[in-house]
Amino acid sequence: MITLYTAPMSGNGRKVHMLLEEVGASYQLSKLDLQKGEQKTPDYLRLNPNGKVPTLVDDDFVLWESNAILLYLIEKFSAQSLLPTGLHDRAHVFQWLLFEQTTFRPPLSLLVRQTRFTPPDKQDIAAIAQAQSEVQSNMGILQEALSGREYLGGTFSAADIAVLPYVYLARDLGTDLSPWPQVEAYWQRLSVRPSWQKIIAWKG
Ligand SMILES: N[C@@H](CCC(=O)N[C@@H](CS)C(=O)NCC(=O)O)C(=O)O
Repeated sequence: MITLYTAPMSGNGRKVHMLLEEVGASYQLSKLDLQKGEQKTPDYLRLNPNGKVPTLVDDDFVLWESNAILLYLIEKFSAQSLLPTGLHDRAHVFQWLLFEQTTFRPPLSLLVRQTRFTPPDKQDIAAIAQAQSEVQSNMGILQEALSGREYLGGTFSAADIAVLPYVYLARDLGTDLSPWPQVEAYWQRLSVRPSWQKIIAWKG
């Protein structure tokens, strides 16, 4: 049995949850309340010493780091369409998986921490401005990448599943996508997928 330890608002959790839906896996969810620190309990830290969600438990196999979990599930369920086999197409999917973790997600996470969980008088205005500027720049990168193609890897792939929760988060934080029409169209295209509709409705 596959168990996904996650939290409803977690972008990293959402991507794994979405992939489980895309591949038609049978799985159960174990919800953690991040505000209560349930990701730092000794029992959970035994599964994931990083104290974060998501963590996947597949019988006695334990895996953490969301994009590693995506790649594991693609192999386990032979979902080849989500990871192209051509050398260059596959390399591009890896590129976007790394871009998402190292560049796209961090300023959005900072904005969540600063604007939703920090009292106004303690907010770091300079850090917020820097993060907003990085979000704009990253949207420009996506806009360029999506010119002439519907999906980051050419066809729908793990790259889109990794990036989608953070396009959602950018919009949720108030980013107007209209300056980047390719990104707006990409959002419209991806967000109607039944897998996304199902997981975004999950509140635990
Ligand atoms: N690189 C990790 C990042 C995981 C991560 O930062 N998860 C967040 C939720 S999206 C979390 O658990 N935050 C709670 C905490 O850091 O205590 C991954 O991709 O799985």
